[in-house]
Amino acid sequence: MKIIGEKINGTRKRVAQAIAERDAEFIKDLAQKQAAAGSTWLDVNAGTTPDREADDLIWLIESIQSVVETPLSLDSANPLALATAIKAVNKTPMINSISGEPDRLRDILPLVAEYGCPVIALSMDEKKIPETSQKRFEVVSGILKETRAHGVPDSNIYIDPLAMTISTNTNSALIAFETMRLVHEAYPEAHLTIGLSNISFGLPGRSYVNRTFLALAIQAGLDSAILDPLDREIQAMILATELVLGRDAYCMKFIRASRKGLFDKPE
Ligand code: THG
Repeated sequence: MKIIGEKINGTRKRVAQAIAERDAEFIKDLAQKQAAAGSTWLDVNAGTTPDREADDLIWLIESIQSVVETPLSLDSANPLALATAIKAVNKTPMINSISGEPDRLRDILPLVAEYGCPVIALSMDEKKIPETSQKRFEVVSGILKETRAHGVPDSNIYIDPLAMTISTNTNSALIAFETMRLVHEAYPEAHLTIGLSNISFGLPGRSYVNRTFLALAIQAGLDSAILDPLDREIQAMILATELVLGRDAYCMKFIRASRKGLFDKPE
């Protein structure tokens, strides 16, 4: 399970403040902690208005890269900001994200192809997020037709089936799982990812909903997720799920995590 660390996101109050005040120490600390917790990528989302976004992303990228070597996930819907940010990274970044929107595909896919980036593709188009898994699958098929036409291998695509909160649609998680199964079957080389916290928005006991959803999603084929890597309970649960699903040979990862104290109660 690959983790995309979510914490450097300008829609979070404390991060927005750090960006506004150019408080690099705060960002560096988040980068170091998430890297040490085993993130494969660190998501970087400036969360600012389009006129500020490119500058803020560059500042964030430079702050992060001054302390860690973990590749970044550039989280923006803005092709211009992405094109600028991509020039500032030391390592091939993940692009978060494209969708079925023709304008976004036209502007972002050439960058993805040129730099050989892994890319997250949201299962939505310019109109909306489809209600049914079948329609989401059709949107995904349309996107993969385009990525293939640009020479991007399926193995660089991370499909995000978009888990909307269960508080407004009881079937939301089921739709996401079914979308994952359809995608996994038709495009076995493509990966699956998810923004974990969406599923529980507006509900009490969110961490229980998130964890349960994650375990079931892993069984449906999820192999990466955007989440808080500093959450030890989630890290333990991911290892336990992989163990239970027979994906941890000789229980090595699980036992190693235990020896490192992952299952001990923090003081
Ligand atoms: N899919 C893709 N990219 C995404 C999302 C997605 N990027 C943004 C978002 N969704 C995932 N990132 C975050 C980052 C931080 C938080 C949630 C999602 C977060 N939320 C706190 C919470 O949920 O309670 C509240 C904010 C806070 O802590 O201040 O931290 O779905 N491709």
